[in-house]
Amino acid sequence: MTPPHDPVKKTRVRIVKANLYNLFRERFPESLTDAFIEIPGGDYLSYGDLERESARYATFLTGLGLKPGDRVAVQIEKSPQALFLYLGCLRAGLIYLPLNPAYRRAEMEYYLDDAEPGAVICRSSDLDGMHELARTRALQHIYSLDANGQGSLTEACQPIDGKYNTCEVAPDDIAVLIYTSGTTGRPKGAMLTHANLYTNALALHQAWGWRAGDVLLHALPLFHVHGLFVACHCVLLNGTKMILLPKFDVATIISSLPKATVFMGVPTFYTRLLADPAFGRETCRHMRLFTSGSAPLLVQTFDEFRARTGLEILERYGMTETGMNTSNPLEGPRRPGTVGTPLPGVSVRIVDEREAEVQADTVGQLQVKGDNVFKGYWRLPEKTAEEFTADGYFRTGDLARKDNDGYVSIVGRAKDLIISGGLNIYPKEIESYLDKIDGVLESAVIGVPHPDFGEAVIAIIVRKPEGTSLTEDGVIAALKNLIAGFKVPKQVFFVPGLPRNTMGKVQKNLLRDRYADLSS
Ligand code: MCA
Ligand code: AMP
Repeated sequence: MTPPHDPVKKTRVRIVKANLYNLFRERFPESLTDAFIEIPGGDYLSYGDLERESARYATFLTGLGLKPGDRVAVQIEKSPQALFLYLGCLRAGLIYLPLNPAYRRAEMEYYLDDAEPGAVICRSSDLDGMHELARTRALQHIYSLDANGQGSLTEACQPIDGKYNTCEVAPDDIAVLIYTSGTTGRPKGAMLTHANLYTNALALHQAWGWRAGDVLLHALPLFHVHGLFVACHCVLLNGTKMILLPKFDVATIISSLPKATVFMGVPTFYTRLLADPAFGRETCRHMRLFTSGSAPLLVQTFDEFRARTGLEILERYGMTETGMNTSNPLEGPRRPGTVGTPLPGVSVRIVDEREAEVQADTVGQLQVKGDNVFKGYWRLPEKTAEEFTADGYFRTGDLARKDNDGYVSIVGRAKDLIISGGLNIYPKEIESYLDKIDGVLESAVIGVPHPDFGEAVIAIIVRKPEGTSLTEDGVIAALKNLIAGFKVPKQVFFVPGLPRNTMGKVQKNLLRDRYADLSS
């Protein structure tokens, strides 16, 4: 007779399922020859390819001696293999650490020192530089993987057979470490667990009504929450196909949309599409869903899009630390200027400075709680503790209000953050690089409205008396050597002094007002 309760068996079942990969695996199509990724040109990779290639990566990386919990830092271009590598790391219980290929040497040094990865996968063109960085670090394993799927990692994996027993993990084991900058200017690694990722994926899959036959047109980068989790996880849970584009390009989107049903973008994608007269109803004839996030979608963009296509963009709101928190509804009114209501399993509240919940339609700080909320910042327990309230809510640093129907509007940010084309830039980080340039006495970095990027980074600099020969071009050139291009100010202004309040703090609001009309 079976005992009424078998805790060992129960635990084992729970743990096996805890690996995010297993959740996807259960939902693969019956025939593994079905397409998973279509690549431009019409060729495709199947779910069987996914299973085999991810198994090879998992076998190879563990064969190097990497153990569950070790980090694998990945700085490569977008490709199907990049996605298989991510899934291979999940299967092996390794922590996947995606990094923007635009990061320069100084940025990479920081990530390598902070995360101490056991292996780095980079572009072939970066191999020498990476080996040089490894010389002074305990980093032994460096392999390459290029946009065309070739590289030393591919060569090393070729002889390996495509079978791997996906490793057992606990739900709160870390699956991914994603760095997000901070007001201090030092990026922090957000530890996202298998449970964080699968609860959020399931919530989105359900909320957005994924169905048989859905095809995602994927144009986002694979090194952020939006492109990697929100987009790919929905497809994997659906067991259907995505068209994986190497990057966002208006002409390719317009020619590919008729083959798709779902598209996800940052607001810049939509303003660029609308700027092309070829984009319209005919392009979107099979589309059932366009979503937007990562930055505020202007009401004007929502309205123009509806007028042009007859479809309403569904805006949602999230963060690296939390995944997605709120979404406008699939059925029911999508309210422009709002990010909708909390997703199932997510609690959202808006509080005043004393952390008391405010009334409807009152602006306050937005806090969230739920299984989607991350485990904490990598090796920063004190910083983690600071960001959580006593009752377990995470302080997002976003300013918001909720209406009587529960729709949330993000109205600003308490954190000093610029979002340019969906990419986050923390002024403090740029200021710290600017202040090291010869001739710079002090600097302030702000975001100003920009028609393409939503916000653009600009720098306001006070020169030292001996720094009068410093020019805008000189500052921009110096920064381009040090940091990723998207963080480099689009314009630089020289002023005799920065406005400060009585506490000596730079009054960025005054600077934002003064330079607001620049880029329009
Ligand atoms: C590229 N450049 C930029 C940006 N992107 N400058 C400012 N802001 C940007 N976002 C600069 C490059 O440095 C380069 O300058 C020049 O523009 C051309 O580069 P290229 O790569 O060709 O640009 P692009 O292809 O036009 O890229 C713009 C883009 C891209 C398509 C909007 O940035 C993009 O895909 N953004 C999406 C980001 C994203 O996925 N965010 C989600 C984060 P130079 O030649 O001078 O060097 S996840 C998130 O925020 C949360 C969780 C959420 O809610 O989703
Ligand atoms: P990240 O650090 O890349 O995770 O960016 C998260 C931040 O992006 C949030 O804290 C918000 O400030 C912003 N964000 C994301 N989605 C939206 C949205 N739909 N509207 C306004 N801001 C957003």
